[in-house]
Amino acid sequence: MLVKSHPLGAAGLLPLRTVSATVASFPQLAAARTPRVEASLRRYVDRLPDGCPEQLREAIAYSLLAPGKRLRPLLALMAAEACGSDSDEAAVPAACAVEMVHCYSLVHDDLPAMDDDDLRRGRPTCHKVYGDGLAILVGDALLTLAFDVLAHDVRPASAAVACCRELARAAGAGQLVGGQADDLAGVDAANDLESLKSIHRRKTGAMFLASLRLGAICAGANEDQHRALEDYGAALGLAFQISDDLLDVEGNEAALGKRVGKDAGRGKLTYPGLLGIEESRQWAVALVDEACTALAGLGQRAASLEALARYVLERDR
Ligand code: GRG
Repeated sequence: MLVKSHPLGAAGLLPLRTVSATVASFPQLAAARTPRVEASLRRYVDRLPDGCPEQLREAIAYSLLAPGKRLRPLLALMAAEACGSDSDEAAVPAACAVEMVHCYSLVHDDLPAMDDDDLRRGRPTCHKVYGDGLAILVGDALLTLAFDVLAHDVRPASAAVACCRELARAAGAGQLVGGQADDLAGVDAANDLESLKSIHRRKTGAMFLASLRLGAICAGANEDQHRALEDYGAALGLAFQISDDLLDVEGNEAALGKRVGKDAGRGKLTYPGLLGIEESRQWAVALVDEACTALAGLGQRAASLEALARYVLERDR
């Protein structure tokens, strides 16, 4: 199956120079990689230390092994591949670590004190099943486990240190946690595109970038490769967030596995709310093109990253 051509291409715009004209579809590319990630995530849960109470282990498994799209692990694996790694095996621990941090952020975000959600990945949220206290601890355990995994399983030790540093920065007060804090404080309430972008760059974009960087570190990437992935990730993170906002307006709850219409219902500022649906969609298309163009220097090995970017425009979950 071929990746769909650019929607604006049909409207007569110049074709974009990207890395691949023909590549397997994103679902095929994902299906070839996610089983390894799923198996490793399960192994990490099975190997939680003896002192972990059974209910905590069960709640961690409930959230971490739920059917997420695994986009961040895929970004890590595909980045390693794009930087010349012959086997993406070396990047699997890093791929699992980014998913653990992402999953922690979802569990905490769903709590009543934050976004107060009752549905995630098609299931009742962690706190609905296990209570607020245990859900907080699930997040704490996952965040900690991510660094344990990097420290123990990324080789060589210099790469493990670099991965810990990158992930700590992306998950910390200046990025993921800071963006969430500004979101909670309603900093975007001024109807200001820049503050909305700043929140999402930290809440969503930073973890996308960290996923790519960790994959690149595991592959021993050079500076040019890091720079290309940085440009790709920045554009992709924003496109993903815009598509997330569009799905909140137009998406289907059953397919998404989470509630829709919450943002608008709460008067939260979103891209469709600020720019309208059509302009938001066109911006997402342009950003995905920008992301794919950034991959040009990486050659054919970056074809799966291109497919992932195109999928962001087509996804229904
Ligand atoms: C609690 C520190 C802290 C941060 C929470 C994750 C998050 C930050 C907020 C969730 C709401 C939000 C901003 C969503 C933006 C896009 C996003 C992160 C969507 C969820 O990611 P997907 O669609 O989810 O990749 P799956 O379940 O497929 O992994």
